[in-house]
Amino acid sequence: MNAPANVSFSEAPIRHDWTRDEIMALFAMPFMDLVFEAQRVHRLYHDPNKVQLSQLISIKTGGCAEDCGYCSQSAKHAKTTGLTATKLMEVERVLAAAKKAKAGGASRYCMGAAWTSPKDRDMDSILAMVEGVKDLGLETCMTLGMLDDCQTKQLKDAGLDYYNHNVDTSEEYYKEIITTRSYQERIDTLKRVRDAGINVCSGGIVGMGEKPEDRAGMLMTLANLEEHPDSVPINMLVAVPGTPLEHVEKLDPFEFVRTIAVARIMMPKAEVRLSAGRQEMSEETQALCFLAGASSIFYGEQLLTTPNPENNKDMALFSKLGLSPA
Ligand code: SAM
Ligand code: DTB
Ligand code: SF4
Repeated sequence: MNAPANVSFSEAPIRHDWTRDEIMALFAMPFMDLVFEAQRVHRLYHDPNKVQLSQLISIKTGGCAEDCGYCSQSAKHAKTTGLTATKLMEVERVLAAAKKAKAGGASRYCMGAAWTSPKDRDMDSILAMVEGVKDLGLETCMTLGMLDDCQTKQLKDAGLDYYNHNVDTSEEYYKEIITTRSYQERIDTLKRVRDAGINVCSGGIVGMGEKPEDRAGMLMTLANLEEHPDSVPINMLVAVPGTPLEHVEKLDPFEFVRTIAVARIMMPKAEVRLSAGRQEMSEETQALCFLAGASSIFYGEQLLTTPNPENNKDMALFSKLGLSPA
């Protein structure tokens, strides 16, 4: 195999000292060698025929004060996207939707809010959602923006299993996409979540017009954290009309598969999630993502504000591939 000279493939070491050159060398491997190696690493820690199903709900949509260039929910893009902002959803509605998600086969329920950070007045409802969803026998995940110490502890005490907070891209490209909060602030929230004993879910988006070096840089940030994130969502940009990234050039699907493969090799134990963008992806590309080590998907016909494949379509694909939900 044409493995880069400086990477040992005899095992799958858990490393936190990746250099960008090493990561670029992984990306540059012949596609077949890269995917084969990713699948080998995948099989050391994961059942290759099982895929975990996480379902999303937007518990508070739109009107967000941040200016993330990809996002339909920034108040800055509201005039052009036409998205109407909502208030925080009632707890009962969230629990009713979670029940449906569980009946449909999801094992984790991910609740997302279009906030810079939660307000203290929202915390009672948020904590009741965590407790209620947990009582249904689902794993819980929340993504609410930045957290302070007190909010993090409250979420932990309520039993929150995972907190999602993405680094989104490389440190260098981040400034081109978001100006209202810094890369370091994101890393600080991740540390707070980790220190509180909540599982970390952190990944990013590709296909935002970034360079290959930025895809490598994003994975370098994630893998060089003190501990690897437990879940790593890799999103293909959903180019939402009315957002600044609406017309960005599409990323070649093979580059997306390579990103999944390199994430798998760098973070062998993590759940690597084939995340947003499946609605526009062929079945064949998705199958290559599973071969490259994706161990999880977002399931259910809606992401946050954009569509996702219907359950029966996903189950038909699973059946063709002999995959089953974890
Ligand atoms: N407001 C919170 C925050 O940003 O931390 C939580 C919700 S936010 C929508 C969660 C993540 O969804 C973002 O960090 C980004 O990685 C992803 N995301 C948002 N819009 C996307 C899009 N159009 N395409 C792909 N991923 C997207
Ligand atoms: C993540 O990495 N992707 C999810 C979840 N974490 C919150 C969100 C994807 C959003 C896609 C665009 C939308 O539906 O608004
Ligand atoms: Fe707000 Fe999150 Fe969207 Fe950024 S990604 S604009 S923080 S909802």
